[in-house]
Amino acid sequence: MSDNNYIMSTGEFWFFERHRPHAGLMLKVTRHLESRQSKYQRIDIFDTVEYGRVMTIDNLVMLTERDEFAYHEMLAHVPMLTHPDPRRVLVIGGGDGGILRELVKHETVEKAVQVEIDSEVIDLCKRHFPWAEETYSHPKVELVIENALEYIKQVENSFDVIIVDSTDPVGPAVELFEPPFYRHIHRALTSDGIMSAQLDAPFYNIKRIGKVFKILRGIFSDVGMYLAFIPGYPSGVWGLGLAQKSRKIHMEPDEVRYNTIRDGLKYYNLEVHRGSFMLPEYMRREINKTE
Ligand code: AG3
Repeated sequence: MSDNNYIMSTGEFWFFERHRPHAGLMLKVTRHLESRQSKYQRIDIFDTVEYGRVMTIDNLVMLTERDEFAYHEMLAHVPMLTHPDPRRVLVIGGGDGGILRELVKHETVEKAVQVEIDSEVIDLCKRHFPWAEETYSHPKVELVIENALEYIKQVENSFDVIIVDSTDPVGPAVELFEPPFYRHIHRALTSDGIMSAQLDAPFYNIKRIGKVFKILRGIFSDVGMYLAFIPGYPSGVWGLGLAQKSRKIHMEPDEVRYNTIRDGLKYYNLEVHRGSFMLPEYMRREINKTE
């Protein structure tokens, strides 16, 4: 790995992600499995003692085997169980297949399309994460290798749920946090349509997240932020956004459909769904700002 990584004087090999100029996360590495520079980014896969197998992109932790369930279950099941009948779903990014894995558990799903810019992420994940190969060969899954903005421009009124599983708002993902992209998403949704999107760490970036909500509020009819606890990500608490195309978000998840997917879930349940929208005051204030 590169400049961001750190070798202790004891000879141990540690991965280091800088979260802030003077704070970060360190993981002791047991094996560096692969490193690739794709056309878009640098992708690394390695094993760690505490968090199991890890994938980083440009030296930022994208997922760890130990905590990925929290992120993927919350980003997928909250919109899926809020929507009354999600049949056609779209994933933007998410090349590791974690979101798709959760989506195909829902019996209502007829088609799950994924638009990922970087096929190398998918190739690597298929070889290194146990769920990926099977998920990508699921009959309901359709994969499109393309820039998400270009793809979404051409789509109208065709997805019930759209999930934005991007990298951080640096590099290729910057445009996935800006108004034109959200307007295209709004148009691509069906009338009951819902978007969920990963938004960053509120503890460090609440002002920026507040700005995103201002944009979303101008485009969608109702928006909300909810939280998931993901220890491998900066600050350990992640902000996820929910936006509804044309009505109020109803906060009651579908219990009947939940019961069909509940076996095997490790984070999501109905109480967590409802409670995840309860925000600490310093977050709530910024998210609700109108001026
Ligand atoms: N998606 C969001 C990762 C954000 C983590 N940021 C960081 N470590 N600085 C990752 C893809 C998971 N399917």
